Amino acid sequence: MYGASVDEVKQDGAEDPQKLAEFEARIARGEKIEPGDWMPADYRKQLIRMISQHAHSEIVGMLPEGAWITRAPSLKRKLILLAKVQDEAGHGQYLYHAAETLGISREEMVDMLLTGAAKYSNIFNYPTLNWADIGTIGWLVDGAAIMNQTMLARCSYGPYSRAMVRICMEENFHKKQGQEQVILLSQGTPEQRKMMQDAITRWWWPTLMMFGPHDTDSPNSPLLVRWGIKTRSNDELRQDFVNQMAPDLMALGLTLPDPDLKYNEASGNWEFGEIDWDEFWRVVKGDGPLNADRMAARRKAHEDGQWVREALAAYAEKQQALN
Ligand code: BYC
Repeated sequence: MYGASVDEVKQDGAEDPQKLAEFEARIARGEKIEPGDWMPADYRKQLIRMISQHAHSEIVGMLPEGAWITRAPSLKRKLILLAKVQDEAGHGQYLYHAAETLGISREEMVDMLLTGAAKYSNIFNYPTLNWADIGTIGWLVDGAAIMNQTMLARCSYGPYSRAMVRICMEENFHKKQGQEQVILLSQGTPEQRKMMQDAITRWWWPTLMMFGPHDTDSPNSPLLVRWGIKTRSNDELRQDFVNQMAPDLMALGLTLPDPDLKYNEASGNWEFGEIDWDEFWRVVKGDGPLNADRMAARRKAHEDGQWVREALAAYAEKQQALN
């Protein structure tokens, strides 16, 4: 792990050194920073960036799975999927609220998503081509998210940390239902096994990309680590994920699309090949397989919801006039 030097922090924030020292001492003692507390401008800025992008990811993340609600193979699967997609909407709501405590409005955040100023997770720009993709998202994508979010549940900002505790509990249900489906399909008919393999082949690398660039190419990490927002690095979490998932998937007879994947007895780690970082940056910058469709869907949802926002504003105005 590594953090920014004091000089970097001063340059960035130009903060009152005494206040900064008190703030950092609180973090060192493991105290949570709460909305009304003094915090460096860059702490606020980083949290707004990260929490709002996390919220957008939850909302955009409803789209790939939502596409299969009408095509779920049974009533049971449909109910599970409906509940999962609704949970993701809820996660988006908690996270937008957590970001609002830092002084940004919901409108500003949504505007940043719709104008392309804010990012959201790379993973949701890939298509869900068959039913096995739904199990794969549950086990792999939610599994990766849990790994990252368990760390964030210990982060120094109270509202984010508390939102993460609840979100992780729900994500665990998502992961288990995904794992169950992957196990079933990988032990099913030849067609089901083929479908399952196809899904794992397509989702493996984009899932590894979810953890972000290598630590050495991660400009935000030094400040995030220094201020206890991230307590583990992108590469550390990615390695833990591969260590956990690779043996489990291979035990089901599934093949991972990485010829360099092998267990290293000495380190206890599963070594893996290099991620296609060109693909990662293309997708993150808006040129992935479905970026344009995802944004069009969010724009349409926003426009369709205009009358609801207007009705709520009119109601609030009327209530105020009555009081
Ligand atoms: N995708 O300095 P770095 C879910 C950007 S949703 C896109 O390492 P940081 C679910 C990064 O933003 C769970 N962009 O960044 C929902 C930065 O650009 P900006 C989503 C990425 O913040 C529905 C630049 O690359 N989880 O589970 O230190 C259905 C340099 O990166 C990505 C979260 O959002 C990426 N993968 O670390 C199913 C967790 N990675 O912003 C499931 C919260 C990097 O400077 N976020 N970038 O323009 C985080 O933990 C951190 O933001 C990251 C990146 C680890 C993702």
